[in-house]
Amino acid sequence: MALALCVESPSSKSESFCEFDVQRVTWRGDPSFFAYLSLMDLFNPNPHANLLPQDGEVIYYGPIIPVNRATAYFEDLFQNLPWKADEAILHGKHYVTDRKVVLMGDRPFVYRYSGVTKTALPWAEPVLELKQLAEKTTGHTYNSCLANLYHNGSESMAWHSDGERNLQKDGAIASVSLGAERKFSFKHKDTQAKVDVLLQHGSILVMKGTCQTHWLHRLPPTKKVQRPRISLTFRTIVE
Ligand SMILES: O=C(O)CCC(=O)C(=O)O
Repeated sequence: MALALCVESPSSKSESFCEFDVQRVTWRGDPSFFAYLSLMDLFNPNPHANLLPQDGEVIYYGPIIPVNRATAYFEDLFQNLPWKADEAILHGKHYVTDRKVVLMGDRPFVYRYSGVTKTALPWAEPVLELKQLAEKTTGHTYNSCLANLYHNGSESMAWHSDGERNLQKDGAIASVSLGAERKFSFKHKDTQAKVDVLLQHGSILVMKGTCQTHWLHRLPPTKKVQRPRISLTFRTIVE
């Protein structure tokens, strides 16, 4: 069955009039906001395909939070989360980053990465709302979140995989992106194959399966981005 609709792209706020196959339409996002169809859904026959060619799964759901709502979340989290500089101990040297982080969780989990130990704070209400959206979207549950604040494109995250011992093995990690669009890259540990994806304002991505075992990921620095970005990376910590 064919249907003609006028749709609004949440990222560009532009409108398009188009005809499409009703079987392929997916309504996403919270119905209490305004419902919309992303142009990607209309023209991509398989919008939730695995981006990785082998050894793990990465699914990008695109900007599923309406722009105004995503901007309100960004401003709230930017102002109100108790951001602290991240730290790392690498080859015995102590580094303090300009990038800021906050760890939150269901309990005061102790999470160790890059040689430093963090204790989870209680959930901030908007982060809990976004956890529920990430769970509904990705079909997985999460008990903690490492939030990252990059003030501009000079702040980045180097190649790594999230294979810490106190993370659930092969567990899903969902990230909600708010603010400036940034490139996110994957590199296969053996073949060196590379995959890039642009993380848009209000988007959700999930890494799962054996992704952390076989692939590294990074948020590369860029001179093109002057605006801040927040990522909420939802995980499952095991005690
Ligand atoms: O900010 C991002 O989207 C990436 C964060 C990341 O790689 C991580 O938390 O492991």
